[in-house]
Amino acid sequence: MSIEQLTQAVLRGEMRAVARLLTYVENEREGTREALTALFPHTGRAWVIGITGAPGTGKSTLVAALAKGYRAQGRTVGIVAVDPSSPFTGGAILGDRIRMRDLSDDDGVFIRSMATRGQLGGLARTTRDAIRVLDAAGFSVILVETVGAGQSEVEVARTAQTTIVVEAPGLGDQVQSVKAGILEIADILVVNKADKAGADNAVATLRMMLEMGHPAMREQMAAHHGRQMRVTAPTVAAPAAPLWVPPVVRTVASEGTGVAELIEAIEQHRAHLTDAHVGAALEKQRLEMELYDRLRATLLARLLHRLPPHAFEEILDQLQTRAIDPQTAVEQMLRMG
Ligand SMILES: Nc1nc2c(ncn2[C@@H]2O[C@H](COP(=O)(O)OP(=O)(O)OP(=O)(O)O)[C@@H](O)[C@H]2O)c(=O)[nH]1
Ligand SMILES: [Mg+2]
Repeated sequence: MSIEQLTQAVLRGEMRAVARLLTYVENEREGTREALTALFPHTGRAWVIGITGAPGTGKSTLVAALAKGYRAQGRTVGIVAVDPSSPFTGGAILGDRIRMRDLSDDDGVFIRSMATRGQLGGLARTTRDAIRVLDAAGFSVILVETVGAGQSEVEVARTAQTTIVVEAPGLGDQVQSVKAGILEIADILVVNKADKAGADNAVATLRMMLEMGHPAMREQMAAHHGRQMRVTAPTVAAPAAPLWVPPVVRTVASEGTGVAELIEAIEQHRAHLTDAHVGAALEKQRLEMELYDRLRATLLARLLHRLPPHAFEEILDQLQTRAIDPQTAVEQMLRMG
């Protein structure tokens, strides 16, 4: 099958073509870029929901429950799990596997786990491409699960229109995400495992934190959000939106409890972005961030490729002996490349 045929098959929503193109994306196979170029005009229709949070909070279980909820509404669901320990990759606890099997019998659900890559920003790039493939294939909702530990996972979460941060009681700290700073990216907070002791506490703590900061905290966050996204002078201003205070939703994902409320909260967030006319501005910010990411990666790869063999190692050695300083090293490499 040619790339052109593959692209057409993806646009028709053929699952096998979607699977194949996602493998291309993951392996950066020849032809991937042409396919993505052809698909891009057909993207931007899906609602992309990021689900992040500390390990073991129940993200995968919640993703499965959300998928079921959306299927019950007749909407199609694409799932990207960016997490090596995710049940989607097979390291599943029996209950999760059974839930996943229910989903995988369903043509309206497509599940894909992405390999975690070492290279800088590679994960975010691959994930964005995978989301676009699913978007072009016509999935109406795309759920992206990431473990909210590192910066790259936070970046992945930021590719979503609605970001859900999942907390769970009884994991040591009451509120796991505060330390990691990912609470700031939350559009919706979920206290999952609400069947467990400490759930009330977790909800109360999160509510208090939100109330303390409302509305000033949200404005601060918007500024922070904007700052984090760019590497040079701002070009796209953070939209001066009517304030959105993240709701705190309780769920027992393993039972499906609270999932309808969560879907409702997601709808409200979506409506908020539409009504406040900030959706487009936020998309522009996301695209700006992506453009910087890709520029950075491409320029770096290009330069490193052009350097004479061993030049990088030699300069590194000179740095270590203090023969040159890092900025001079950079200037030297730029002249060599
Ligand atoms: N009691 C209870 N257990 C839950 C609930 N949701 C998920 N679990 C269980 O919690 C464990 C972890 O769930 P996962 O869905 O794998 O959590 P995760 O956040 O995806 O985990 P990682 O991807 O490894 O970070 C599993 O044993 C689930 O069955 C819940 O609402 N209540
Ligand atoms: Mg998981």
